[in-house]
Amino acid sequence: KKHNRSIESYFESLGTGAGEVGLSKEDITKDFLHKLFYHLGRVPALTTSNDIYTAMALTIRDRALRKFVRSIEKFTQQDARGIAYFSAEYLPGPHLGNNLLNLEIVDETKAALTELGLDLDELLDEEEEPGLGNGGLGRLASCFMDSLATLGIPSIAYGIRYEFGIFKQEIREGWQMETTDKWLHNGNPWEVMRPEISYVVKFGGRTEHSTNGQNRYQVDWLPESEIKGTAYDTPILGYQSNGIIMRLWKAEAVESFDFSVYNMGDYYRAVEKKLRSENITKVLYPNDENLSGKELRLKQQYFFVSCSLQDMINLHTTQGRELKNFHEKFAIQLNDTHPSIAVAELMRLFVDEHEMEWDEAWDITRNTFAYTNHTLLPEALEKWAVSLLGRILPRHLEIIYEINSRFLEELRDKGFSGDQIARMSLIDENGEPSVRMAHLATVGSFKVNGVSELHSRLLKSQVLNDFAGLWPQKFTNVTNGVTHRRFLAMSNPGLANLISEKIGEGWLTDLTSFKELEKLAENEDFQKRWREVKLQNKQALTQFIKEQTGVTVDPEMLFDVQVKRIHEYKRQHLMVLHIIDLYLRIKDGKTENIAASTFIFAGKAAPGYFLAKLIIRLITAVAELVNEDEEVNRFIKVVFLPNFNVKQAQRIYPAADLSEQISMAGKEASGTGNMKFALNGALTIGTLDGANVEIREEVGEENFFLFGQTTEEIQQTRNEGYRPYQYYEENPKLKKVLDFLSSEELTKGDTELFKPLYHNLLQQDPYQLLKDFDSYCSKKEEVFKLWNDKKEWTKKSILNVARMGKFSSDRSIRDYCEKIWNVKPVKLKE
Ligand code: T68
Repeated sequence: KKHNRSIESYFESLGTGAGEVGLSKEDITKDFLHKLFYHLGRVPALTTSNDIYTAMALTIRDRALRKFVRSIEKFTQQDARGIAYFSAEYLPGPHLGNNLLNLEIVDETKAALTELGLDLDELLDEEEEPGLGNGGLGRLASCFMDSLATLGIPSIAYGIRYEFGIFKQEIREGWQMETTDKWLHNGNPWEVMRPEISYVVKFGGRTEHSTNGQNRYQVDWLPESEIKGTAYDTPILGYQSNGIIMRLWKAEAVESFDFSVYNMGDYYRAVEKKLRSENITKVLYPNDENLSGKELRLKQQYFFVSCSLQDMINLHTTQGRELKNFHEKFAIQLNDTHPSIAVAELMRLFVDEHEMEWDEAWDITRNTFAYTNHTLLPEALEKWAVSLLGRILPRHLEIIYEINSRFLEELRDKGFSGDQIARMSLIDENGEPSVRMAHLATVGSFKVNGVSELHSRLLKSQVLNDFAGLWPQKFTNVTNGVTHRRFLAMSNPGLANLISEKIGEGWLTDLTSFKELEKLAENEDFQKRWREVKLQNKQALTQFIKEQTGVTVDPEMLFDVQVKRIHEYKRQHLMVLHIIDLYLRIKDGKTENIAASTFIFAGKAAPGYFLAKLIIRLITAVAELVNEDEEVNRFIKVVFLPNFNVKQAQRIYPAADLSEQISMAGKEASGTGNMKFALNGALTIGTLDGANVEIREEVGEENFFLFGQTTEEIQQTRNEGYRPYQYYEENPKLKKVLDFLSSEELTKGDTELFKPLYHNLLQQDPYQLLKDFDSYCSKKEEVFKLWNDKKEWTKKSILNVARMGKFSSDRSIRDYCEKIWNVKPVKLKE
């Protein structure tokens, strides 16, 4: 099937001319009832809360689609360069509330529902979010979509429509248990299936090299199997005017496999094949940093990249453009190396399928891609065994070898040493030969960026050092940001309204205007209202904690929060060690200087990551011990909230007093939770890692609780031969805390339970918790002291918010436009 749909017919099929969809209360009511009766076919008596949610979602989706279609029309008229964001993960969070905010119809919708005896908050609660990502990287992609749409940048977000997203986390007997995330079980009102937008993707088999009639060297790929990718579009709205789409691909069997001549008479084998094809987009891999070479994961990556590139080429050529201008019309941003096979795929499409010469194809390819790195952890750098890659993608392996041989030749010409050449090669020859995807992405891109100042600096001095020497201009930094519309305006209406009352609503599109709040930082009345809002948010979270865990907490206590994926490098267990110290102090009757605190944790551990799961078990053990002890629970409580996701995060950030950002310096590329907390008025206790460095710079060092070693000091400690055991021996307090890990008291008799953690800390302590322990504890003393000075605390809280301007993803996207994509944001008001 040929795909020569023109962009005009594309609009028609979306029904631009189908009449206006109004935004008044009456319009919303009318459409809502229409959807309920005619789309869902419900009679009032049998209507479920999910029907009501779905009918409203469909009503709002129509309005979102309309915005999107309008934006496409304008973008096309402008003939601007478009951005394709390639990401294997997205975490958009619930759509309904955000779309209402962006369409500015929260009040109208609320009123419409109230008249019908319904409640908007209950509807919002009903929504199941798409958990199509692991953590920060996926959420960043979604924040960027929000800002791209708001800033009016022609763009499209490509990815995978996983049938099962990130697993659901339950806590049973203190342990994490995983269950499948059936997010589509009630249908998905936000997406539009596009059966007419589909592409065939090949896998396996072999290649055939020949010289054709015109003496052109031609390579044919004779695949073992083919799979079809179909587009599912979800409109993503920006604030007030624009919309873009997130286009996710679902895998299906190609028709020819269902009842093909090959399978004639073998119906069941044909059906089996179909089922196997659909496996590709079944499930998201739940490993966030420790990547292992799973065949299906490689297939997922190639599948979505191939569909997306074919789609882009199709869009480009059906508009009558030539492929040689491809890079002028598109920039493709690679969200980490997960989509980096795209470099080889674009070369294959150009050279093998569109008969372009290698040099020209390479030139265009290198001017199309830009690569964002999100990690320096060696175990997280993607590598694919040559044997596996050659089996699944035989033609791509040839292309990678060709790119590599030309690249190494260039290095030899420039006089690089043998050692250096081996280090920079796309192929790692140490042990089993494998392809280094970060090298492929770097060689195949015109820009490479890290995600915070520190991370970008370390990227250049560590992981990609040789490349930074070769192409210094290629490397740049774009510090991450978060959408303050979702993470403040929508999820913290109390604070948002208080702020708007003082400085107006301009901040929704310009977060730097928060600077005006500085002058109110010491205003008593303003402070009082600031505290009232925080207290209300804490009351709401208290209620939620009760529902979810059965634990009663006191909203007057200091809410000290660490929520993020569970990882040794993030050091959740450092926070636990301090809690144990507090427990022992309270048991000793030394309660002076302790500010009553509730310690809140949430986050998922990769299912195969034993120590991370044990850290969760440790948190729940400490929680049980502390919460049930009458002597202790007046001073402290500990909570582990199961199943952290975007929806839950939106409840937590507004209620936090203290934000824990305590990773070992040099390990957290940026962090984005750190920004969301500070934006909601939490103070930060943190190390000089990732974006913490820049947050501290912005808010002022006096408004940030800094502790721990710097990157350089960590390196020095290691060079000097770090012996964690020495700290255990020499620090009686630390010894007591660590020994408590195998106490009867904590383990209820199962004293072996936490031994793996204990031994890990005493023998290796790869993230130097013991070294940073004292520094962390003494900073906590300062926190407690300041907490008792309400005015000072509130002042710092206000100043933190006032100085968050830099950390809006609007700023990040403007940086990408300027430093990388060379496009200009245009605000497209209707
Ligand atoms: C995170 N990375 C960084 N990875 O850890 C964090 N990885 O510092 C940063 O703020 C954030 O990216 C955004 O830049 C991730 O979240 C993953 O989720 C991931 C998923 C699959 C494979 C590897």
